[in-house]
Amino acid sequence: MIEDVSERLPADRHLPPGQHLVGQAPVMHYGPVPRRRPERWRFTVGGATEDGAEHDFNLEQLLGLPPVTVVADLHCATGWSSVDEHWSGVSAREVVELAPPRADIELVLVFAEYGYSATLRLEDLASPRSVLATHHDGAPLSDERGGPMRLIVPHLYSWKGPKWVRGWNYLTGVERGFWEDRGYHLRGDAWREERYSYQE
Ligand SMILES: Nc1nc2c(c(=O)[nH]1)N[C@H]1C(S)=C(S)[C@@H](COP(=O)(O)O)O[C@H]1N2
Ligand SMILES: [Mo]
Repeated sequence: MIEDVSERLPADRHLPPGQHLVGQAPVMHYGPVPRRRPERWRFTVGGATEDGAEHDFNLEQLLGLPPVTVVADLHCATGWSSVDEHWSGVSAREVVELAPPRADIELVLVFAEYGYSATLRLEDLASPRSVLATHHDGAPLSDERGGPMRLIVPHLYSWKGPKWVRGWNYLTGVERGFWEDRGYHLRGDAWREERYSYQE
């Protein structure tokens, strides 16, 4: 059981509805932690891109983008939240701009190692605080926390932030990711408590 420390939440802070505070985010993911293979690591933006081509980046290319740090919370749909973690890396919006979608695109399937994926609205992926993080609280992301790179979209439930992220596809229709396909919400905004697909 993860300890509920909600009484420690400063009075001027709020959590999304139905969430309780934990001191430290537990490591949580489905399946094993992938082995790092830096030489094979690629980040691929495909699907309905503006030019119809797939755009491939290596880690150095992505890390050439302006560095950003976002102070954000994790909100797991099982009910725990951790607050004020520092996530540093590059802005997902910059990558959207480098490899833009067709003008009519609204949804994105973000994918990770081992078949994990999450459906996001393009607007959420490209929101100003959405970060492709390589560092957590000042240190390189550990393997279990998603190194070398994971996505953090602070206002969404944290299943929308794939660890070991490897790219995304711009969708022309609705494609449900790992949890969206298992009864969870397509949009998943924690502040609107969009947990389950029956709320869609
Ligand atoms: N690749 C991958 N990323 C994932 C998951 C997963 O199963 N696989 N689980 C998600 C869920 S449900 C949560 S709550 C967060 C947990 O992040 P943490 O382990 O850093 O606390 O990772 C998210 N990212
Ligand atoms: Mo979660």
